[in-house]
Amino acid sequence: MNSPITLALSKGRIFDETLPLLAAAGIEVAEDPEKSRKLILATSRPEVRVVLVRASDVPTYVEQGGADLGVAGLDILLEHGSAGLYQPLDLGIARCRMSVATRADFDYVAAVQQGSRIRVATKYTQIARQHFADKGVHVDLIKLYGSMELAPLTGLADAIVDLVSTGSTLRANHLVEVERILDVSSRLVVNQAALKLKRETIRGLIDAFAQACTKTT
Ligand code: PRT
Ligand code: MG
Repeated sequence: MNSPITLALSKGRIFDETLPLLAAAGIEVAEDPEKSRKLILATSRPEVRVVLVRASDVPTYVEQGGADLGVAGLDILLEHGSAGLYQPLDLGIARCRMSVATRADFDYVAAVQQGSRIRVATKYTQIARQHFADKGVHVDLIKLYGSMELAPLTGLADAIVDLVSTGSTLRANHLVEVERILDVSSRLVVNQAALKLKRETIRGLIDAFAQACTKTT
């Protein structure tokens, strides 16, 4: 019997977009997380199980060995720091971009050129700090945990840094994307010790995922 393997996924787009990659590795997940309250899901391969965790908890689970592998967005990995994780593959799933957005009546370019201090609300303070430091722009960062779009509308901030995919959330709130910071997709992350101890099983999974994502992307 192969070594048991635990894969950490978050519910929603990452789970949904990882399913076809698992299928390519011959793994069917036994239950639909939207219909069940279970946090540990069995699969069609007895040695492989899936644990459902919050997207921002995936790096912690994998780093600390609560899971052997996981799938996490580049946004999450940059915010969390990923020095302790082996990252063999960009899966090309859950694609979006990290951008700066403002109200249409805020002149971001002029504010940057004039060297004004810009108030920026975001959940992604590490990425935002790095981005504005690289540009030499002075910012006051305001940490939020949700609904960043509200901040410029209420006068809490001049700008936000958030993920954008279709742009419809920004449009619905009369915000405009003024700068693209980075392209985001999800990565496979692997626990360093598990890679050594369960090398064959994990290598098999990495290879199957790699083949599947070159077919679909
Ligand atoms: O939702 P929860 O607070 O539990 O956690 P989470 O938001 O971290 O998880 P989830 O499942 O929403 O996102 C998981 C990963 O998907 C993120 O870490 C990203 O790498 C990736 N991803 C891809 C996105 C989006 N696209 C995306 N559009 N994550 C979030 N969004 C949000 C965005 O924050 C904004 O509120 O969707 C809204 C914008 O979408 P559009 O289509 O209107 O532009
Ligand atoms: Mg979300």
